[in-house]
Amino acid sequence: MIKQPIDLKQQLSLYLVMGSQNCKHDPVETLEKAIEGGVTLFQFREKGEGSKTGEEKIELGLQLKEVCHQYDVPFIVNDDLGLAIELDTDGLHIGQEDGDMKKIKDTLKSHQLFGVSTHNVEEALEAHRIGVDYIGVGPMFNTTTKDDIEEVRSPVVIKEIREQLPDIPIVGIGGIKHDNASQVIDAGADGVAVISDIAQADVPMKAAERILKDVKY
Ligand code: 3NM
Repeated sequence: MIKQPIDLKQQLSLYLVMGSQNCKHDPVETLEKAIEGGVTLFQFREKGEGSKTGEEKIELGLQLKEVCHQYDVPFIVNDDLGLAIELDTDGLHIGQEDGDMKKIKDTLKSHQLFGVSTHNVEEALEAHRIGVDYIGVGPMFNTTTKDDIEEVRSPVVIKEIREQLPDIPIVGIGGIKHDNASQVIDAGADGVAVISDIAQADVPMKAAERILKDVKY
């Protein structure tokens, strides 16, 4: 377990989301280099074609958690409450379809962060009512990484949510790259969540550094 950050908003600045299926290079090495490039939070999202399951998934999760903790970066797991408990992760992130938000929140330990994907003001308000620690908002731009995305509504949706919820920690996701990350921050997000621009990069450390320049506030 690592101590929770004093400022979660700052911790959301550059949120790397990935599983082995997203990586151009070895995932453990990719994560380590990306953290050296400035990644501030990590989500293990082992999902979709080519992803690991069962013992292999657990083994990879353990290795990635260890890298995160070497650098004091929180290790969040996507979708898998059982794994979040088993690996005693620093948090869990779920989508709208991943179960009863309130029940899941009550099952997590007090040190575990709870994040939920939202796509509009209504979902954001509901997540806030439940008491989530942060919300993801997407998709900001077109992406080929996830098949079942909602309508692309651009960073405008973050602006709408921010007007209703001035204090909730928000991270944008979907098609975010070094040349559009600042639009997401300017709309009111505290950080950006990125898969391919880092995990598919030839040099993940440089890719992370490049995006972080746009996110610093
Ligand atoms: N969630 P990339 S979009 C995991 O809209 C995920 O909620 C989304 O990948 C949402 O950075 C997305 O490669 C994929 O575009 C993000």
